[in-house]
Amino acid sequence: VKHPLMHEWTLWFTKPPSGKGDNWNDLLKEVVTFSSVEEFWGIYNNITPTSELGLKADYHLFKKGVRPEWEDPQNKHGGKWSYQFKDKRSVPIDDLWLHAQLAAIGETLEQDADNEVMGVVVNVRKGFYRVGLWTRTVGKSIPGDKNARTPAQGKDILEAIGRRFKEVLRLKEADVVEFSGHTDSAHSGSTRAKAKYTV
Ligand code: M7G
Repeated sequence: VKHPLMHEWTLWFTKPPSGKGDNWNDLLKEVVTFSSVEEFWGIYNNITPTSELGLKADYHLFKKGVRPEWEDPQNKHGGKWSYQFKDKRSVPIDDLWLHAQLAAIGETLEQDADNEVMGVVVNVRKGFYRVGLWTRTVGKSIPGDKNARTPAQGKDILEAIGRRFKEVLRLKEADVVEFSGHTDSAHSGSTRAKAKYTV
């Protein structure tokens, strides 16, 4: 018996670059799409844990049909909550990434009507692991949205998602999780854009 998920999800992998000529598109690979709890565990049990990946590798778990890129039509108005774990040797990154994935596929990060969560990401970098949660908007309604929101409602929805993500990552109250819009990230050429919200 299979326990269906609310959505279908696709796992993506960013390979660590091998040479100088590698660009983002050569390195990003679609791995597998699944739609049940059992399939998730089958995949989870057979792929390399984050703690064993090389530097500059990423896993991305996104709703089917959404590429884990700023340019995707469903991401281009959006942003992300993210947190960098700087003590790589002591942080239980495999557990944290598992919890982030279970929260995403189990739909516990947002209320049904929010329609914000696009996917979750883990980045392996030289001095840290970064775990991110990508949202469809930055709190503003997008032209064509069915249920228009005021900016204050949009901010409340995003902050509730951020606080839930903070719990999933087992962070302390004093730790700060930051939100930034993808357009800021794209323009600054990296993820170090100025934070729009914090929780
Ligand atoms: P990162 O992996 O978000 O953070 O971006 P990092 O700076 O800690 O490694 C690293 C680089 O990957 C960016 O500067 C871009 O060159 C490329 N990159 C990352 N993302 C998420 C995208 C994307 O969505 N689209 C494109 N075109 N490039 C990206």
